[in-house]
Amino acid sequence: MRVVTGVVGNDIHVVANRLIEISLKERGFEVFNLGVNTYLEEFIDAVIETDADVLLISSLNGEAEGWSRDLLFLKSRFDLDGVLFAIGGNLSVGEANAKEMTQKYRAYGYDLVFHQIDLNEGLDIIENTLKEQN
Ligand code: B12
Repeated sequence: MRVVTGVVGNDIHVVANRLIEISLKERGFEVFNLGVNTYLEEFIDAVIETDADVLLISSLNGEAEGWSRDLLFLKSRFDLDGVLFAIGGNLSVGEANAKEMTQKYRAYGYDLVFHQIDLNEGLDIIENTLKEQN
């Protein structure tokens, strides 16, 4: 399975991104890591170019919301059926309720939302979701 990952927007927090790449490789995924400071359009381009199964976006500075507004538009423009869209990290600036964040980001077009959720717990859920889909 192929995964495109990276940190969205003007976000330079790189540590989680490195850990995510290592963890995904350990789990047997082929990883295309676009790194920090990546824009939504670049993620979508990479998903198309690599024929990825999963797009896994991180946000650590909490500004992902602003960068996610075009996701539904981009999904409608390109054939991305079958791609699992996941986002995690700190999905708000300051404190926020995880349930509300999940609803908000699902409305932007993400299938799985992990606001301040442990990485391995999130990756287990992603793997189980992929198994159920196939
Ligand atoms: C180190 C650090 C920095 C360093 C970054 C160095 C670098 N190149 O990486 C420096 C000093 C440069 C920095 C800058 C800033 N930072 Co900073 N930083 C931190 C700090 C102390 C640690 C982050 C870290 O590396 N943690 C270790 C990694 C392993 O943990 P993690 O980031 O939490 O990631 C885990 C989870 O989030 C999760 N996860 C992440 N993505 C995903 C995705 C999925 C799908 C899943 C399931 C899980 C998951 O798994 C990861 C691994 O366990 C945190 C505070 C903290 N204690 O967490 C603040 C923090 C992230 N920073 C913050 C802020 C605000 C900033 C600045 C905007 C500050 C400023 N005013 O300039 C700038 C950012 C500028 C920018 N353009 O992004 C805030 C964000 C607040 C928010 N979201 O509300 C934090 C939380 C500090 C705070 N309490 O206010 N920062």
